[in-house]
Order: sequence, then C-alpha cells, then structure tokens
Amino acid sequence: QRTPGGSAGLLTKTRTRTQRPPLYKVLLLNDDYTPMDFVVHVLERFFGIDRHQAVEIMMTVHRKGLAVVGVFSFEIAETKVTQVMDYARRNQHPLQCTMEKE
Ligand code: TYC
Repeated sequence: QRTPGGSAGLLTKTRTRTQRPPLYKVLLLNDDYTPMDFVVHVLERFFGIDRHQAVEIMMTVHRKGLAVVGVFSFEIAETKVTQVMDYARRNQHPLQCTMEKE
C-alpha cells in the first residue's frame, strides 16, 4: 500500500501487519499401556474427531510416538490438555497429552 508523504511529494510505503494470536499444537504421546480403544474414545470425546479419523490418529501415535491432534488458541489448548490428562488419570492410564507453540 502506498500513501503520499514528504514535502518533495515523495511516496512513502506503509505496511500494516495483521495481528494474529499465537496458536498451540496439542500433541498426544505414545505409551505401552493405554488401551487403543481408550485413546480413540478420548479423541472422539474431547476433540470431536469421528471414529475413522480417531483410529487413524491413534495409530499414527502408536507407530510414530506422537501426533498433533489439533491446533488451538492458548486457553483452548490448555483446557484440552487438562481434560485429557485428568480423564486418563481418573481411568488409571498413563496417557500423556501436551501442548507446544506452533
Ligand atoms: N501403544 C498403545 C498400545 O499398544 C496404544 C496407544 C496409542 C497409547 C496412542 C497411547 O497416545 C497413545 N496399547
């Protein structure tokens, strides 16, 4: 975008930077003990992911060690992590969920 400026009639460039809130990836980590069905259930329950996609993501975590489950604002990401960790703990599974700035 160009706007006129300067007494000699020179053009001065101005640029407006769009402000975007930082986003956070929510990651699910693999372990040897949490049942596959439980992980699929967690993905459906807390992330609104359908069964087919949930199985795919769970298997990615199982094979690769971790996967991104979703990308959210800080507050939403933090809430998801807390919900998953509390739910896993209540069910006595060692499932780990963390967040990371994108
Ligand atoms: N590795 C687990 C098993 O074999 C399954 C699993 C998948 C655990 C994803 C955690 O985030 C996870 N039962």
